[in-house]
Amino acid sequence: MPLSRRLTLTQYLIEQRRRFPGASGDLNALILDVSIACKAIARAVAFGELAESTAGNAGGGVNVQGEVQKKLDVVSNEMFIATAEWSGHLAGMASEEMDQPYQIPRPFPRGKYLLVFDPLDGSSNLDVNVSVGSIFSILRAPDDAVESGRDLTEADFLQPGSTQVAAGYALYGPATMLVMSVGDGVVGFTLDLNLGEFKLTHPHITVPADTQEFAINGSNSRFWEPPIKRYVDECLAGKTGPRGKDFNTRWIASMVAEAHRILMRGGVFMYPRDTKDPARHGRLRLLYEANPIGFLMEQAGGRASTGRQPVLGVKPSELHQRIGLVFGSRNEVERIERYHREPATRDSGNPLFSERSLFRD
Ligand code: AFP
Repeated sequence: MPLSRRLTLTQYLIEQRRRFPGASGDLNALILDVSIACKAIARAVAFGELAESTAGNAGGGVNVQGEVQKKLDVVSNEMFIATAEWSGHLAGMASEEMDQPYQIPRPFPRGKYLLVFDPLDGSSNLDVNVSVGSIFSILRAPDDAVESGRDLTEADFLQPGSTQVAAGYALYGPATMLVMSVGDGVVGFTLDLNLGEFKLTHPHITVPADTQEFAINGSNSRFWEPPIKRYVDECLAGKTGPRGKDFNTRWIASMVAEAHRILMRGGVFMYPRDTKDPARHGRLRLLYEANPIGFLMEQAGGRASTGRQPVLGVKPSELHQRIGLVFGSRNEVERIERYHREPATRDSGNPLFSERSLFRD
């Protein structure tokens, strides 16, 4: 289709809103604010070492997770805040880079939505010029907070992912893309650099139910729980193993890029709960990583799970909670869930215990 005939993000959102004649337009306006933040971040990322204000490695401090922040992590967080705080659509925000919820400053009106985000996911890949992204989740603020305009507490954000109104990500790769869902399937937009507009390029994104590709950080294999070891072992056994087919592996260490690959061509991503650090129930953050990506996967016909239950059903217990996450092609994720339910025994034919197992105990 000629580029000029493609819908812009604004046009797409107007079309969506026509389905709900009573809608205020606040959600559309909020998504457009997010898209502007993402365009600004795309620009900052694209300058790399040439950007004087963000060049260099560290310099951002340490975030609430105890992780080293890049300057671009901090700058991206500020870009989200600056574009979203003034419009009157938000009751508050929370992000990976902020310990506590962000209160909308008093001169600005407060609205009915919550914006939760990871401003720059995969930022340890910046030094090597590999794709990174921003992830966002939009929730409704509790009624009493909207009515009173009170400051928000952490508890206001602790809503299961199934209550998300919209979610998405921007991917800063060879092309900048915005992929999102307002609960009516998943759509993808590509940034038209001539116009500075996101144009609809992927109107119906779906995840194939089957795949021969999986992504996991294999260096953690000694910490994996038996169901994950079994799954990976069976995949690696290839044509001559129980799966009867060969699998490819992938690992970018940038979840947005992995989620995008899976939305484009299927696959499975795993960052499961493991025994590496008993105090942590996984690596990825529930509210601004697992939930929005999980929402997209489910909306695209894929599946997202902790291994034990659908991730969107988890009631969060803290703002920066970590969780085990498996998502992607539905039949593979369901298989992994089944392995979590089945006891692994030495006589079950489980290749985990076989002589030729690559990930032997
Ligand atoms: P950073 O934003 O600190 O680079 O973390 C990225 C991430 O949260 C996610 O995008 C990756 O899938 C995962 O961490 C990579 O973790 P490993 O470094 O353990 O592979």
